[in-house]
Amino acid sequence: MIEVNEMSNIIKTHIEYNLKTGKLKGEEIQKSSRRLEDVKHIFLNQKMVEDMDPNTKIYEVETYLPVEEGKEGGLFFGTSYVYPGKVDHEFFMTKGHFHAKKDTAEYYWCIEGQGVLLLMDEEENIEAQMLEKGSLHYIPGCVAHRIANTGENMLVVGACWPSDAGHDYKTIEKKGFSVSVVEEDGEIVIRERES
Ligand code: S6P
Ligand code: ZN
Repeated sequence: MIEVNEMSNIIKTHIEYNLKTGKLKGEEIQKSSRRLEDVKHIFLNQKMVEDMDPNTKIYEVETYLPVEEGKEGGLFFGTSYVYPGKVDHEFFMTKGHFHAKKDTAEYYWCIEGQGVLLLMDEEENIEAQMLEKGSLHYIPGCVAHRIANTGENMLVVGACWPSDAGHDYKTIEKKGFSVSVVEEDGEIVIRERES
């Protein structure tokens, strides 16, 4: 292998991205986790939620935010890990959101696991895309996005989005997604929500 001359101005970046696992490493990486108690309202069967351990892990996110949130022209990068599991028939999933600056897009790609990416526009039209290792997903602006883990192992999904996109969780909290990802007779089904 050709060695890098120490006097050259080639620098090593201080962020590592594990291409196999999606894991981000480095001092600037931020981590957050969501347990059942943090996201309990997203699930249909609230009675079942009450019977479950509120500390049940639902998902974790690692993010690399190299510029200030809200700055135009920058990009953010992240890895989301959704645990396998269900509340009643409904698979564990993320809260889901529109972007606060509505017309901003995002890329998702599936690193590990199996799942469904739910996309919902402002008229509540739904598209469900299959997440499987190597799948790439372009999420257009003005489209809410949520991922659900339909497999038995961790679902790992990478993301890249504009630094001025922000997050609008309120619209989803109020209206919800118009469909759920559920298991029915051993099959993965996209079901209209009644409430
Ligand atoms: C950010 C991007 C992801 C999600 C993450 C968690 O725009 O879409 O990093 O933040 O998957 O989902 P949520 O809905 O809780 O933000
Ligand atoms: Zn987003």
